[in-house]
Amino acid sequence: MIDLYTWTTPNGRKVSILLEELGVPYTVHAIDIGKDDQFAPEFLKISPNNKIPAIVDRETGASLMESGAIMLYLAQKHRRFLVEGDGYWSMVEWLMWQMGGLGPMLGQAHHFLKFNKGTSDYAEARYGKEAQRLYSVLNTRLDGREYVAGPYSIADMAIFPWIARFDWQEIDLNAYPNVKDWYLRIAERPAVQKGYQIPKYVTDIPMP
Ligand SMILES: N[C@@H](CCC(=O)N[C@@H](CS)C(=O)NCC(=O)O)C(=O)O
Repeated sequence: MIDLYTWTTPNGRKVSILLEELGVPYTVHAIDIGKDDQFAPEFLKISPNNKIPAIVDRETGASLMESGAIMLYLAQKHRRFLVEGDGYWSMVEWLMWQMGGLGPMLGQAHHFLKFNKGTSDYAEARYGKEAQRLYSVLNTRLDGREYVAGPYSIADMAIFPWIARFDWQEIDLNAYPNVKDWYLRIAERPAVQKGYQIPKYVTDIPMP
């Protein structure tokens, strides 16, 4: 049994989508980051960086923060949704691209374009442009590919919930047809639809 500490955000949804894809039992603990639950001393013991998601695996005793590390742990434990052979490192490469680039930059785009519109023209231009650049990179990568690193893997699951906020990023998905096709392909998976609504329903998966 896995204890999942999460909230209704892209980083949280990555892990609930993977758990649903794996079909393993898990208990959800909602950490409302709007109410500062992430700073509670009990949660900080599991996630010292005061961020969701985090997991505790009751079977092995493993306690992990950082969504990329959690995804690698769960996929390796269950030997699923990892790309085999040479493609393994492409999968890691695109997972790291999401963790180090796509997530942090789109997070800034949400901050300036959605939640603090009008406070900084410079930041809006900077992160708006960076969002477009990242979508172009993904669009090029998906040219002639169904998924980012061969078969559907944790790299796709990590990227998907960030793309689901294309509207917040002022991105027209129609301008990135390979990303749009990939997005629609993943959005129709029942496990993705279920995992997207953890820890609670906010909206349906946005459609372009
Ligand atoms: N690199 C971390 C980032 C996690 C992260 O930024 N979580 C956000 C929600 S998406 C959070 O918990 N924010 C609360 C805070 O910063 O106080 C990961 O991928 O797990």
